[in-house]
Amino acid sequence: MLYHLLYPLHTSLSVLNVFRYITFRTIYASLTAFLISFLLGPWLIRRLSSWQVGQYIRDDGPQSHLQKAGTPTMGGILILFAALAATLLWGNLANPLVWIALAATIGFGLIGFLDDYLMQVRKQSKGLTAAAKFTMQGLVALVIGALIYLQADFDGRVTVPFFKHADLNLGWGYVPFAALVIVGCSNAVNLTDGLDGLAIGPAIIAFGTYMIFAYVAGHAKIARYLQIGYIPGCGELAVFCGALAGSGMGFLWFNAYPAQIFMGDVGSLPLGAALGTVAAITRQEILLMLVGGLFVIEALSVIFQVGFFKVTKGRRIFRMAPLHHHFELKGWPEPKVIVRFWIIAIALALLSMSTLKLR
Ligand code: 57M
Repeated sequence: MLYHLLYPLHTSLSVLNVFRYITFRTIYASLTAFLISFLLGPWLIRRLSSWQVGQYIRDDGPQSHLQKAGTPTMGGILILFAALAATLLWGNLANPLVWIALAATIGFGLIGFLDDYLMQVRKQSKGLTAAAKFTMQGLVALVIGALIYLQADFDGRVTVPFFKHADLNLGWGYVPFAALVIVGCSNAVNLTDGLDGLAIGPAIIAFGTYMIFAYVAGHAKIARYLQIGYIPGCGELAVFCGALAGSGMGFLWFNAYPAQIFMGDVGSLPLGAALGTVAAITRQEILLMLVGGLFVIEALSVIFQVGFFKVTKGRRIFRMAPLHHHFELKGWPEPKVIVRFWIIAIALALLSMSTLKLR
């Protein structure tokens, strides 16, 4: 909004020229989102506590979690509100790619909200059924995939990391592929969200990484220099990624161990979906396996654990899945698991950035 209001005035006030630059608007979108979530956090925590939107803790998990009972949840509302406000304030709203990313975030946010609402407010112990949640996610993701595919410059091509000339052209198959990426990422972030700061830390790192990829892919000269696909308009997604990273930082302030608030599905589902959507728009879908590698590891630990459990009729690979529970049950204190998982996420993000050069 500020871009539309202030940039046109640069002819009379040259300092306003700065609003043209994506880098400038990305930095201020991050800071704005951070401040909004940081300032509104205490108010939301008080509100959620007074509405008794407190977490129920399963008694079959690590015993250390029982003391977390009653911690307010649905803090994702804060992440979404701050990120959306900052994107609307600093983004170029004439850019359709920004609206696609916002639509994915809001769509998955509504699904998460419904699930949390049924569970926390209506006190229905299970919230949405898995089938209902999955169907809604699939439908929204297919619409997002189709919107990306229908963009004028898009031809269904997917970049293969580390290989310069090995793009895959999926044609219309791109739509279900993108939907799979978005739904998969959304659920992987949800599975990771089981320790204080464990999901939001790597999410901030991943949005920071895609912020760079979006900027590079949207800059004709830099994209040509690095020999990655130039995607007109995609640089504007750096503002969106910056806003999500900033609002995530504000949320982490309160979600850091020992957490004063959890994000709930209203946070984890849209964060993952936003990440999947940005990966799709920047055509770095396969790279998401590396950028969001920690989420992939957590999701795989569940797939292997459940598969092994079924095949062997009751035997387990890990003490408990997702993987963070395994280390907790091995006796690692919670902050140690969290920080070590963050370290892995940072290393994977660095590795993913090396693909800009190693091709
Ligand atoms: C949600 N939710 C947390 C909080 C958060 C298939 C199966 C592996 C699914 C999995 C599952 O249900 N995962 C999705 C995980 C829960 O957090 C809430 O949920 C929101 C995210 N959706 O925002 O509102 C608990 O996590 C802890 N937490 C924190 N800090 C945070 O910042 O400590 C969350 C955020 C909170 C709190 O304790 O209550 C969760 O873990 O439930 N299921 C599981 O993860 C279960 N695993 C399991 O059953 N494993 C089996 C195999 C065969 C599938 C096994 O290995 O034997 C475990 N979950 C729990 N207890 N809580 C099992 C035991």
